[in-house]
Amino acid sequence: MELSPFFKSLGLRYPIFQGGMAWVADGKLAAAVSNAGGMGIIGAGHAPAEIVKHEIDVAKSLTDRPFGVNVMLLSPHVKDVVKVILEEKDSIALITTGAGNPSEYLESFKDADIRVIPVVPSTGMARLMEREGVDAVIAEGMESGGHIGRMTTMALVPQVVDSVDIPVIAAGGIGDGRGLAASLMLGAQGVQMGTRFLVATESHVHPKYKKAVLKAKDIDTLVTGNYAGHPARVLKNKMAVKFVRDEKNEAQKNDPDFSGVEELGNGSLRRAVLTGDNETGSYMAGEISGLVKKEEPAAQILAEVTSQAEHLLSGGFAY
Ligand code: TUI
Repeated sequence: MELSPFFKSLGLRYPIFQGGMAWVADGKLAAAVSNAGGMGIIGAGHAPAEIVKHEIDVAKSLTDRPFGVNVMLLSPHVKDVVKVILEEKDSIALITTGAGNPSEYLESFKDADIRVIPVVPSTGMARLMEREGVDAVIAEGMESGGHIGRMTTMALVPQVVDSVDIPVIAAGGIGDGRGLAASLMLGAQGVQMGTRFLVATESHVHPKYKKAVLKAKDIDTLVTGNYAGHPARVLKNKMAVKFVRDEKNEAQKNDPDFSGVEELGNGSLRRAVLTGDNETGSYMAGEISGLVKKEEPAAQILAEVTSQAEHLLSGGFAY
């Protein structure tokens, strides 16, 4: 597939980023994606800076291809994570940001010659980021797993494309070549996929978590945090149902206090990834889970998605 100048300048073979999923996207997964010609991205999530540094070292040891790091802006460790990234500037091609506004860090990343590609949930945020000099934006719809905005991908992507002159990458609800082809039609230059890579062979998430994603149907996710704040899409399980019920009950009180429900959420993703705990763990995953039916190597995912999109874009019928 002919890539846009921006994707070519990143040295990629495929116009595909692997989402920087917290606790999931480690150095090994990122290196596998990068080695295969996509953009592998380490997810810093809530991890302390030493862990992020370790995963960067792992990626460096496994690939000579460009890779990135996702900075989760709600993390209490964000400043130290940024420091580690700046120290490792020669090895890191780009950073993506999530769950907030990265303005205060832009200058230092620019000075270090690291490209910055924030996730934006709206055209307003996309325009603000463009004015502040970011290199591209990821327009992510609420079909995504994890922390989400309010717009759908189908509506958000073309509006962001029309709002800015920098490259747009589509994310949220994209899991195969149809999603890639559709995103290009909407004006995006490429896509970011999370859930599809979560079940890649090289992903270390606990087998119970992977199995739950592979088994999930279209309607098997729900959104926690609609009342407590920081909405996040997860697979429906006991913990998620309890979270949603408790936060709704709390919201109906005169003086709601969400600290109890927030306590339920603390560490729940890490537990799910490491131990497969389905009782108190959060299986973050996107609405595309119902489409993701097999575990396969990252290289195969990239090749399959791109060749299906090429077939469709050249006038072929869906298969
Ligand atoms: O960041 C993500 N996905 C994530 S972060 C994460 S860790 C977490 N877990 C529970 C609660 C909160 C975080 C798990 N998944 N995706 C990128 C993303 N960013 N989606 C939406 C946004 C976003 C939302 C608002 C970006 C900017 C924004 O701006 C608001 C502002 O600060 O102006």
